Amino acid sequence: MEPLEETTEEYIDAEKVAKWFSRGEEFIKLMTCYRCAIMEIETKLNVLNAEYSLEYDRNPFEQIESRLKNPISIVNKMMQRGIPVNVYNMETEIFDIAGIRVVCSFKEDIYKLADLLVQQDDIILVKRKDYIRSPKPNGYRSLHLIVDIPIFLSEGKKHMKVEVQFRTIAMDFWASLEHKLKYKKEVKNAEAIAERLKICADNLAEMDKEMESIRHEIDSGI
Ligand code: 0O2
Repeated sequence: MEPLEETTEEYIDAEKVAKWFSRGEEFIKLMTCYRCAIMEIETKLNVLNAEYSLEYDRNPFEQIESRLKNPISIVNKMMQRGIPVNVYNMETEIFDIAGIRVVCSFKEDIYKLADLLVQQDDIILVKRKDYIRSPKPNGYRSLHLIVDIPIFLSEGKKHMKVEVQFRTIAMDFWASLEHKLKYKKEVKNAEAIAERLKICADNLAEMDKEMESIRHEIDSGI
């Protein structure tokens, strides 16, 4: 089966989805559970933000974005990995269907927030990928966590997986431009652009370091 054409459509109707998944209603129910899991994590992060800002007089994150993975991207990911497309495999094999991106000003806030989140006793850390300490060869930096969180439905508790990406503002700025290069089909001079982006990523990492050091100096009153 050929990969499906990616789309930016936010909403894809149940009938279309039912073509790929034998049970369209189960797919929609599962997506609703992912939406609930996103709400749970967002609440936890907002609580941490409120508490931290009260104590230290600054916000550990500037922005939170969340998204449910587009059904076409889910199907394509499963096909690329040779996983039969059905709702059970989708839930047990694909862990970034619910995604949250937390954008912080400083790198140390990323680690602080991530630790505070995974320390909570209803959260299980499933996977941690630190692309900040070990950036990707293209220069990509972010901390990725896959966490398991319970949601409470009328029929009982259900454990859901959510991917939480933590980045600085500079890393986020870089990743959104690089994303365009990755997903745009025909880009002239793609190789040269990739090299320039790598240089920008390294420069931005230096800038993040310097900004953090300046903040420390300001805070310590030197
Ligand atoms: P989208 O559109 O964001 O959903 P894994 O299953 O963990 O072995 P996977 O899924 O590639 O492998 O995980 P990884 O490496 O943690 O990357 C997951 C997401 O991180 C990607 O999701 C991107 O959002 C982001 N990401 C990873 N590498 C890069 C990169 O080099 N550049 C940019 N701009 N973003 C990156 P998706 O599914 O690719 O896309």
